[in-house]
Amino acid sequence: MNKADRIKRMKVPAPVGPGLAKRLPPGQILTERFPILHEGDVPVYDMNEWTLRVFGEVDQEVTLSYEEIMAMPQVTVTSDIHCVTRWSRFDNAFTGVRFRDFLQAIGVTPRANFVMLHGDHDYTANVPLADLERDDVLLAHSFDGERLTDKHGWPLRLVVPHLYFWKSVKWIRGIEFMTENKPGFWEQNGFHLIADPFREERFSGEALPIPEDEWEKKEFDCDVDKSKDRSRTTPKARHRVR
Ligand SMILES: Nc1nc2c(c(=O)[nH]1)N[C@H]1C(S)=C(S)[C@@H](COP(=O)(O)O)O[C@H]1N2
Ligand SMILES: [Mo]
Repeated sequence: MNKADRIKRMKVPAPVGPGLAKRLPPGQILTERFPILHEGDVPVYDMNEWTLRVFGEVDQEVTLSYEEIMAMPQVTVTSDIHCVTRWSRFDNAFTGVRFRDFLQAIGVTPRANFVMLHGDHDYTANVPLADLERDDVLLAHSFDGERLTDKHGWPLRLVVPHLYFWKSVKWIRGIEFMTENKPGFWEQNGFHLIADPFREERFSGEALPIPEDEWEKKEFDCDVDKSKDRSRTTPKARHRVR
């Protein structure tokens, strides 16, 4: 069974009150932990060799060094993030370069409408350009005032808080501007091309109501990652096994 099918088979969490529902998208569970999710190994870099390649519908193709990115204007933005595997985490302070400022430094052609983000190792995600022009979209290198951990995407990751978190490519190495939309890695495997959590755009095709507890079995990076928190967050009794 693939990931989309597994998510579709699981039980949906109980609806939350109207106050929280403004902030917590439908079918999500709030957690204080910061789960770690990715395909493949965590990359190891020689930062003298590290580059970010910007190509496609740009005025001029460029390959940027880490120093060049760190020399761009830096901002800290606090946002809520929502993973398609049903965890959400509020108030995440990421620091980095606002994507809009980055765009201005790069210059894209009038034909640039969609973006393919390329991350190690061979991970891709597609996002409409307009979604990356929002205030809270960052190319981030720090979280909570500290350098990102390797597992959370250091040296550079995208953060697109208003879309499901699989769009927030870790270990980003390439940004490709495109005229037409094209599916990335998860989008080719049953997940939604846009992925707005408040519209529950989890899957391509019809959106079924579901959660999954896959993230419960993953690693976590913060102190509250303890078994008592785990049982409080998702009572095992709620999980139906088929
Ligand atoms: N390069 C890369 N970026 C990635 C992924 C990946 O497998 N490779 N997984 C995505 C998914 S599915 C999620 S939910 C988030 C998880 O980010 P986190 O580990 O910091 O919570 O990273 C996204 N970015
Ligand atoms: Mo994910």
